[in-house]
Amino acid sequence: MRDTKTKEVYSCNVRGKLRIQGIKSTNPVAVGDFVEYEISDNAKTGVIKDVLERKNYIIRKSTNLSKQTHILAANIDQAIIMATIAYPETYTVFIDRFLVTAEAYRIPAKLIFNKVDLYNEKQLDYLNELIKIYTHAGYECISTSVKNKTNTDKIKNLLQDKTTLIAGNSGVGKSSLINLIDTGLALKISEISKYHKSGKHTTTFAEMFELSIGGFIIDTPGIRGFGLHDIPDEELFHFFPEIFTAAENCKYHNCKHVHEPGCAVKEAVEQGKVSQLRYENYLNILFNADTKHRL
Ligand SMILES: Nc1nc2c(ncn2[C@@H]2O[C@H](COP(=O)(O)OP(=O)(O)OP(=O)(O)O)[C@@H](O)[C@H]2O)c(=O)[nH]1
Ligand SMILES: [Mg+2]
Ligand SMILES: [Zn+2]
Repeated sequence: MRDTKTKEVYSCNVRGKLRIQGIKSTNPVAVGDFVEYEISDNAKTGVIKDVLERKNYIIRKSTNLSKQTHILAANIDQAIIMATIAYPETYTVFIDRFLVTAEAYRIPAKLIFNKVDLYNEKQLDYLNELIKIYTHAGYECISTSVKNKTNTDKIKNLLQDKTTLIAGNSGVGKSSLINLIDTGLALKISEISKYHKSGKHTTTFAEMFELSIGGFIIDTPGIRGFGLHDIPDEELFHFFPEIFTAAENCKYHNCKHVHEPGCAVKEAVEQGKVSQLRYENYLNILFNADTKHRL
């Protein structure tokens, strides 16, 4: 816990009573929360007495089995999903799940594509295609190579004076990016296994850092799933902004935009107004009830 006025940091316990109140959530206090606290007599540790009302929050499922949720972070200005075309490959359905979650919690989301230094021509083409698709869908995209420090200024501008959550698969370079933006932080990063081309979790819990350029960044462990379970099927398209826009012309009330004849969304896909990839991911999330909460 960090005192907003003195910037002093204290290790805190959570008052017992507060624990019970977080009925569905495994953590009553989340990263980014504003709290009321009391310092103990030795002035070293404190007790969190109350959590102030959250401007917003973003959750994920605690485990695949339980119905409990885990509040990943609260009071954030924007969420960045960091993705990589390869080493490891971020699946676009993962990106879209994240974006849907951010839309559902009304948190502005942006994309950063990392590791461009590693891509061959084909992968660079695919990167450009994705940037086109997501820009068209309304999301700001920045490509970077943390290794070569490309577009660092753009990223600094994006982060300055804001509270940003950064998420993405393990090994995409989230902690590396934060270290590049703020050399003083020296977060732990690790080599990706060459065998599996996928990372092991290096960051193990969400943690907030103050940036020297102003603002805060919340580094998170490689996340597998977000809390999409609160979204009824018939509302899922609300959280794909360009599909939602196309749906305004839909003549069907309660259209799910799947196989209804003359559905305006399907027409928009045919006309290229909604990208095939985003539409397929919409269907994928809609029908993949089993994996709806995972990935
Ligand atoms: N070639 C290349 N390697 C990079 C780049 N960015 C990060 N890496 C490497 O990717 C590996 C993983 O980076 P991390 O920053 O630990 O990844 P992370 O997203 O924080 O991973 P978790 O904490 O496990 O979620 C490290 O070996 C980095 O050096 C890049 O732009 N190019
Ligand atoms: Mg990390
Ligand atoms: Zn429709």
